[in-house]
Amino acid sequence: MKQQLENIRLQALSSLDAATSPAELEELRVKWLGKKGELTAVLKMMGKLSAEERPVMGQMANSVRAEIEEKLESRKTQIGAAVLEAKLAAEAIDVTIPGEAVTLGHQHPMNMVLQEVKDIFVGLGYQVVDGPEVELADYNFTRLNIEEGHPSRDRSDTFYFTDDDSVLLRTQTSPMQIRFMENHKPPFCMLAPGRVFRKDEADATHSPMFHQIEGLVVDEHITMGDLKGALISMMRKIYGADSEMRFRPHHFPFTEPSCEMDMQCHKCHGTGEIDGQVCSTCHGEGWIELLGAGMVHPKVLESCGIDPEKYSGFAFGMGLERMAMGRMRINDLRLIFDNDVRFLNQF
Ligand code: 2NM
Repeated sequence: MKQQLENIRLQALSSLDAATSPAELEELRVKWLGKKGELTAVLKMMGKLSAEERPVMGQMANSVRAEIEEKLESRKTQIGAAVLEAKLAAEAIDVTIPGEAVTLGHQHPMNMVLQEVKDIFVGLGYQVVDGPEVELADYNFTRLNIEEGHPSRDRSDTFYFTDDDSVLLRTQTSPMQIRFMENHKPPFCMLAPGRVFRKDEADATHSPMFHQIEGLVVDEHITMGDLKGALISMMRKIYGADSEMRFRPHHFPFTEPSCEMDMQCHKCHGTGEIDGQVCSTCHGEGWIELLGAGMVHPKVLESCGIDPEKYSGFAFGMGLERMAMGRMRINDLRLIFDNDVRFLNQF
């Protein structure tokens, strides 16, 4: 019996030393110490021993049990630590690996130029207003002195929603000036940037949707001098203090007199040619068209409830795409609408 206990001790301890997982340890605990285990089997035979032998064997069995239990505990701790170690190694994160750079976006060149223009006019005391893109023909045409039958009202030019041509996509932002004049008493300075829509303008150099910035100033004694001062000041801030400007007579139904404003070509300095070749920037003109403007027609003021005998005003309109192309040296309108990041990242 003594030999049996010694064998259990040796085998149990070496099997516990060889175990590698918590599950294996539990299996061995049942095998050696469990109710149907090896040690229990030996203890069951104690009854057959003599009265002197019984306490000696009992003591020995207890010390074998204690030794196995102790081993079990220490192996449990060791294996637990090893399991944790392996798990930590498998899930290790190398915090020194360089991270993936987050690519930051930025404003579209159109928005950059829009912001520049808005900032300039806000600095001159203008307020910026926004309004509907779906408009009434009354605001888009009639009250701007654009009469029935005018070519810009044609169904081939304007996107209409109704058969009676009374609801449309605005073809300019001027309906905002009409809305503003209806609701405000002069004096005021306002700027209306936004999207406009024209059906016929769809080729490489035109888009059926584009952006306009229109402005309006109304007060007593407003003159063409105020118009020139405001517009020259704005354009010099955008294109440089040394930019040469000129005004040419023009015609718009909603202004009288009307004019267009040009900037001297920065490429050929107004000569129209470079090294004997036609200048590609101004196409030989020597001048680049910037905007249309004029003194608000008395009929327009009247249609908005403003007395043209007491008040006068100037108004102007410019295309934002053309402006962004000039300002950012963009040579193809389509690039503005493509949203190709290789293009956009250049600004
Ligand atoms: C332009 C050119 C000239 C203009 C006129 C008005 C209004 F409503 F006050 F009469 N708004 N915008 C105007 C004048 C627009 O765009 C080329």
